[in-house]
Amino acid sequence: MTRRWMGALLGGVCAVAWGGAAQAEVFGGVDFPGGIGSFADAVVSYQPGLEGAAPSAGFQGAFNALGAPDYSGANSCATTAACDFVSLGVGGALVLQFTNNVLTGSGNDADDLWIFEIGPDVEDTTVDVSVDGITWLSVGGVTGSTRGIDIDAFGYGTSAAFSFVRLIDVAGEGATTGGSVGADIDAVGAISTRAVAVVPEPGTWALMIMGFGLAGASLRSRRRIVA
Ligand SMILES: [Ca+2]
Ligand SMILES: [Ca+2]
Ligand SMILES: [Ca+2]
Repeated sequence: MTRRWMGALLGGVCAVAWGGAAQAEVFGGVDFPGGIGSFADAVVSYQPGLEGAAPSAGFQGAFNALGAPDYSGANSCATTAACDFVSLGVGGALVLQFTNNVLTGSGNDADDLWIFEIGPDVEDTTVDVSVDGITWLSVGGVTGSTRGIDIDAFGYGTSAAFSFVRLIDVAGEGATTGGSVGADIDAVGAISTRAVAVVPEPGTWALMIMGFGLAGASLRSRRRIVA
């Protein structure tokens, strides 16, 4: 393994992990000290509402809740690709994961988690957080005009490290029919956050090992040529 190869591979992994030092940035009027990395990175699961109360197909793009908020107000939502948000449907559930950061408390009563729900009304949504995606802890919900959640109020301080957020639309509240029925989620961001190294997926490991093997083979063949 040459030092250059090793550096390139490790550099690639680190770039995936965070993309450089965190730079505070304001999104939708909310200050995110961790910048762009603060937002949810992956969809774990999406269950579009109870039977007969699911949103139309174009509103079912769960991936539209990832990354920084990007709702333009001009969505046709004829397809999920033409939409900037996902509708939960009546009683629907969305589980998102932070992969290059974790949600923490702030040590005070400032908001730690922000749910970017679009549309004129905030539709009631319960919010749970989890370290492992298995055991869920309630941190209340977003109701009325409240879109920020202070998780310190639930006993989770600066040492907390949640990787998962689950949003469940409160059935029996808001409209129960229509294309974008249920809460409409544009983005979910951790105001209080800490960057973490990304653990590569098994497939990525395989590619890295292949890369190491190729580098070794190239080094060996070059040695033979020199000899
Ligand atoms: Ca993130
Ligand atoms: Ca707080
Ligand atoms: Ca979005």
